Amino acid sequence: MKFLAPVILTALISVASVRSNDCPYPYEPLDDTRRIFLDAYVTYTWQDTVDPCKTHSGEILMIEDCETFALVYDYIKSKDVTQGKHFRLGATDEVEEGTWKFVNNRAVPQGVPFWGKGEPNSGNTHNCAIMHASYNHYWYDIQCENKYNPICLKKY
Ligand SMILES: [Ca+2]
Repeated sequence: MKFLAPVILTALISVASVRSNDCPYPYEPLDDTRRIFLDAYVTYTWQDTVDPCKTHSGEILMIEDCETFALVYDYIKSKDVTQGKHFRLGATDEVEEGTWKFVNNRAVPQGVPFWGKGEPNSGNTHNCAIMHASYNHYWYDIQCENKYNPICLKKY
């Protein structure tokens, strides 16, 4: 049994060193306080999107002011791979039709410049929201079970 101890210890150290070298998610700076991670290759349903952001200590995209909207918009437009993608917002009116809330329970801004013209307008079958690539990334209400690319934000 004595001769096994160094072997086990070596194995444990090697597991620990592998874990300490885990690659971080490729968040990039958004402003002085926040970073952004935008997955242009994998799509998720509403329920899926909330969780992937949390797995790397981020939050699904919530835009509560014009400044954040402009920063995220510029970021999307700055990359060829992201310009044509729809991105999911962490907003829903599933609990009460017409009352849009972010996942942090705060109110979702309405009207211009956030939502597309006349949006949201599809009633109780469309209870989630995306930044719609075909409409200059203004917001549209969509069906929650549809799959879209996620954007996650994270504080420094
Ligand atoms: Ca709705």
